[in-house]
Amino acid sequence: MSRPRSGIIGAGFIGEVHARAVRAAGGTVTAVATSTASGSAAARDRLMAGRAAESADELIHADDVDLVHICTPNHLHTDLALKALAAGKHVICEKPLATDVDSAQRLTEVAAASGAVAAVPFVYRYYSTVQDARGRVRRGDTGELRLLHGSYLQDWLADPQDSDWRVDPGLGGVSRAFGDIGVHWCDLVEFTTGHRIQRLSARLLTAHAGRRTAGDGADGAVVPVGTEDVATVLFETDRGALGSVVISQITHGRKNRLWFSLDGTDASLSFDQELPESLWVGGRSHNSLVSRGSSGTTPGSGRYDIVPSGHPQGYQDCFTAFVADVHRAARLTAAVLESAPTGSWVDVKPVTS
Ligand code: SOE
Repeated sequence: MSRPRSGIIGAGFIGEVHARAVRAAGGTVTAVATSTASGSAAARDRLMAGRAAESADELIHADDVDLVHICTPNHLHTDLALKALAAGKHVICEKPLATDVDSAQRLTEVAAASGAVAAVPFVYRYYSTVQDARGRVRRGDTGELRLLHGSYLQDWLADPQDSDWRVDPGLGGVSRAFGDIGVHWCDLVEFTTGHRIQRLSARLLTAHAGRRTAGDGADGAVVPVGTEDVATVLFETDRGALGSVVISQITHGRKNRLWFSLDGTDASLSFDQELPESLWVGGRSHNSLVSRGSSGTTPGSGRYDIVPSGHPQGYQDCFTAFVADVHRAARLTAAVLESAPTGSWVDVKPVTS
């Protein structure tokens, strides 16, 4: 296999992020597909892809695509991912995998049985400071974690004239604020702590009963909103911690503020996605802000660092590190498949060759 060849379906904000990450991770974007021919042609130039595919189906079955990225509105995720797996392609599918639990379960089972690499970009895991928080919890610095709390706040849907396909349950799924960003918070806290959220009690709020229909501009019709703007969740974990999280897409001034605090018997740790270069470490007698790459960090926390500390890394870099992991997994899978019939020794090829 030469450089991993990606085909991207969907070319909005997140499709562009995927395209940049593919290139930075040593791959190439050979094709892009959107819902229209003119959209695909424009996306080819914007995403610097090799070609505009005739359709999503054509891209999935094309010989010049090894890895299919599904970056469309949510209601299309399951079918496209199932088709790509059936075509023998590796898949990166944006969350949510599906807009209902049964479809997500079925897709997970098909992916597990396929032998392909199938991944969901929970990319906030790739911050050094998050890795450092995980290392500290594992090393025992916090003691027993008793309280996990925080929030994930955005403001891009703060006003009733703000709209997007995610507001429509038919396109985005019945949960919007929690399904779109609350799941990131839960994933990150479970990843960092090793705890699993076991029981919860939630409340939802739709702050704006009506919004303008997506794409209709200021004169568009106001339609009833069927998805939540805010979620509050109380929870308990399998390891005896209590927690709470506030999720909102209507908090003025908060652009993408994913914040958590992990409070243990010996120390607490907190992370803020809008200031991701340092981890706050709290103790009774001393607090510190530990910078990425500084002497106080846990071993291995910089494994995904792309540039030396002091040169800030961000969201896009997390995506690059995630795609690099997917490429590596695809190379390992290819080597296993090549070796298995005879058990012979096979070199795992580096991604850039
Ligand atoms: C929009 O709310 C969005 O792009 C989410 O879909 C992402 O998953 C999140 O990381 C940032 O915000």
